[in-house]
Amino acid sequence: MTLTPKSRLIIALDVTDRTEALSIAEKLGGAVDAIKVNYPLVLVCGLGIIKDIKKYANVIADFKVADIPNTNSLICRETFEAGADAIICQGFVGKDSVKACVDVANKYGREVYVVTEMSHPGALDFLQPHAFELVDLAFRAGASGIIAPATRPERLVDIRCRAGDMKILSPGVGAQGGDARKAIDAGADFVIVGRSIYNAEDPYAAAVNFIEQLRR
Ligand code: NUP
Repeated sequence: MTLTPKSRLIIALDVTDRTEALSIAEKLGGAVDAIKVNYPLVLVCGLGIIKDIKKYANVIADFKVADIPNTNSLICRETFEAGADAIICQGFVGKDSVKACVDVANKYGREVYVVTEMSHPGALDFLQPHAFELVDLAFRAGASGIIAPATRPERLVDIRCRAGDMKILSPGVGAQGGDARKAIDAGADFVIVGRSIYNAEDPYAAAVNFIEQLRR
């Protein structure tokens, strides 16, 4: 699949209980553009959880792959074999490592998204000064898009200018303080929301509320 903006909402399913994960996926899968899985869920349930979630939505594997090219290729192959539609990798390891992910993704007809500036405060230590170089690297390696912070909409504006046609997925909405609408207005194509949805009393209502904000 190719990630296409409809609701513009991606849920980060960082729960660590299989039954809860599948229940949220079943309820929200039809409403969101993708479900993002990360280590907390996969370490508990195994890679097989991707196939189970795929019944309800596109799946992005947020494994922040950050190794030598050969190891990155092996990780991507197993992740795509498990059914993931896209994988997230780190760019700081260099172009050859990112390109290794893209090559495998192309074989499977899947996508790679590269982390540029992260959404947490610690991103200012090392990543922010190199964020534009990471955007350029993602483009040159042939990635479909990048990850950039909803917590800093002013940075999203600059990153959008630099990113050309690449898609921008933006985490940091809600629990980390970012605003969904502001992130889209600043240039993101999708927002990623985790705790503000899965910890809500009614996750479906919370997701619908975000989707309405994104539609305005
Ligand atoms: O820069 C990033 N920030 C971030 O929060 C890159 C990410 N991949 N994430 C992920 O997005 C994070 O690991 C989590 O899975 C999700 C945000 O969750 P929440 O803060 O909305 O609960």
